[in-house]
Amino acid sequence: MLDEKLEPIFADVLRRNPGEDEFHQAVREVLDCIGAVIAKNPDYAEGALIERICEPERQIIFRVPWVDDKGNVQINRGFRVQFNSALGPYKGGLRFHPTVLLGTVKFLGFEQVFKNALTGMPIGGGKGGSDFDPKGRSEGEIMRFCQSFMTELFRHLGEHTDVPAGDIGVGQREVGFMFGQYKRMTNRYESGVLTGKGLMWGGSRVRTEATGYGAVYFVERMLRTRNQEFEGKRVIVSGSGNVAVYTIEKVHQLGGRVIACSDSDGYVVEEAGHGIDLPLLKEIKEKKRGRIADYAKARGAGAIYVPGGRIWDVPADIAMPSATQNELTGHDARTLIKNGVMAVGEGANMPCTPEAVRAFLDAGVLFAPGKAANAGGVATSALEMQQNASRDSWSFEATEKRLATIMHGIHDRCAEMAETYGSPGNYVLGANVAGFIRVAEAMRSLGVV
Ligand code: NDP
Ligand code: 2IT
Repeated sequence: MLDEKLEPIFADVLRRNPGEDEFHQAVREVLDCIGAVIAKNPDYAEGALIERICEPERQIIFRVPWVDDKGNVQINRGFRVQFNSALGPYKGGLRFHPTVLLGTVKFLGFEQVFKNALTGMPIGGGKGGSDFDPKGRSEGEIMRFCQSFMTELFRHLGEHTDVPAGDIGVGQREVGFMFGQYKRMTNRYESGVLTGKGLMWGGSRVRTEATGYGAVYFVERMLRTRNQEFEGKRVIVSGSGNVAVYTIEKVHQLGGRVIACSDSDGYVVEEAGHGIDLPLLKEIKEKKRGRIADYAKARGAGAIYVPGGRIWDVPADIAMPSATQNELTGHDARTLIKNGVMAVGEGANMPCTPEAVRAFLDAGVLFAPGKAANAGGVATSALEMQQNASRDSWSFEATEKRLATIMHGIHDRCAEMAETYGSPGNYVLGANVAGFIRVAEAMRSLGVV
C-alpha cells in the first residue's frame, strides 16, 4: 500500500510515462519503501521533491546510422537519460540490446540514482544505450556502430558532466571504440569521460571483476548475519556475461560450488567436481564470444545442457540472478523456496519480479536487491575516475580492498536503515531508504533546480 501522499505522485508517473512498465515497476518499489521516511520527516515531500526525483533531468534520443559489412545502411536508436545530478556527474552504463526502449533506459537510470547514492561516492545517476543487436556482428560493424553512436553522444558527455560505462552488450572493446571516437572528435585525451577502459589506456584494475565480486561480498556479509558462509554451498548464477563470470570466480574463491549458469538460449548444470569450469567458461565466453551450448559440448558427459529451460528449477542454497530484468518470476521464487534456497543476491538490475521479491521476503529468505548488491561495478568506476583525475593507477590488491570495504559499508547501511524503519533484515527497504535519504538531502540543499 502506497502512502497517501505518494499515491497521486505515482498516478502521475503512470499517466505521464505510458507503456513504460519497467520504469513504473522501479518507481513503485522506491515509493513503496519511502512512505515511512516521509511520515517521519515530511520535509522530504516538500517542494515537489519526490516528483522531481521521478522526472529525469534530461532525456536524449537520437538516430544512429551506420553501414553494415554488406554495404547496407542500418538505423538504430540511441538513448541517454541523465536522471539526477544532485550528487555528482551523471554516471551509469550503456546497454546495447535489441529490446532497449526509452522505458528500459529510464528504469535503469532511476535505479542508478539510488545505487550510486548508496556507494557514498560523488556520482549522480544516468543510463543509456541502443536497440542495436551486437550478436553476430563483425568487429568492423561493432566499431562503426560505436563510432556513429558517439558522434552524437559526445556533445552530452564530459568528466564533470556525464560519464558512461558498459552494461549488457557493452564491454571493454566497445568502450575502447567509443573512447577513441570521443578523443578524435574533441581532440582531448579526457580519460575520466568513460569508465571500464582497458588497463593500457586509463582503465582501473578490478573494474572488470567488480560487479560480480562486489555482489558476492555483499551476499557473504548478509550470510554472516545468520552465521552462514559460501563454503560448501550449492550456488546457481544466471547469465554468463561479465557479471555472471566474476560472480562465479569469487564464489569459487570463497569455497562455494557454482553448479549452473545460462544464457538466453538455455542453461548448463554440472554437479560433478568443482561445478562450472571457470577457465573454460572464460575461454568460450570472453575470448571466443561463444554460447553456453558450446561450453556444455566442450565439457562432454559431465555437463547437462537444457535448451530453453529455467535455471531456477535447479535446487540450490544460493541463487545469484545476473542476466537481465524480470528473469526470475514469482513461480521461479516459489520453486527455489521449495528447494530450500537460503539467500538470493541480485547481480543484475531488477532481475526478480515484485512477486518474486515478495515471496522471498515472506519466506524469510535473505534477499539482496540489485541496487545494493551490484553497486560494486559503478563504485569501482568511481575509483577509476579518481585514478584518472590524479593520473594515478592503483594495484589490484589495493583496489579490491577498497571495493570490499565499499560493499561492506553498503551492506551495513542497508541493514541499519531496515532496522531503523522497523523491518530488520529487509534489505529492499534498507537500500531504498538509505539511497533516497542521501539524494533527497542533496536535492534540498541545491534548491529548486
Ligand atoms: P553481458 O552482456 O556481459 O551479459 C549478459 C548476460 O545475460 C548474457 O549471458 C546474456 O545472454 C544474458 N541475457 C541478456 N539479456 C537477456 C534476456 N533478455 N534473456 C535472457 N538472458 C539474457 O552483461 P552484464 O553481465 O554486464 O550485465 C548483466 C546484468 O548486470 C544486467 O542486468 C546489467 O544491467 C547488470 N549490471 C551490470 C554491471 C556491469 O558492471 N557490467 C553493473 C551492475 C549491474 P545472451 O548472450 O544469450 O544474450
Ligand atoms: O548498472 C550498473 O551499475 C552498470 N552497468 C555500471 C555503471 C558504471 O558506470 O560503471
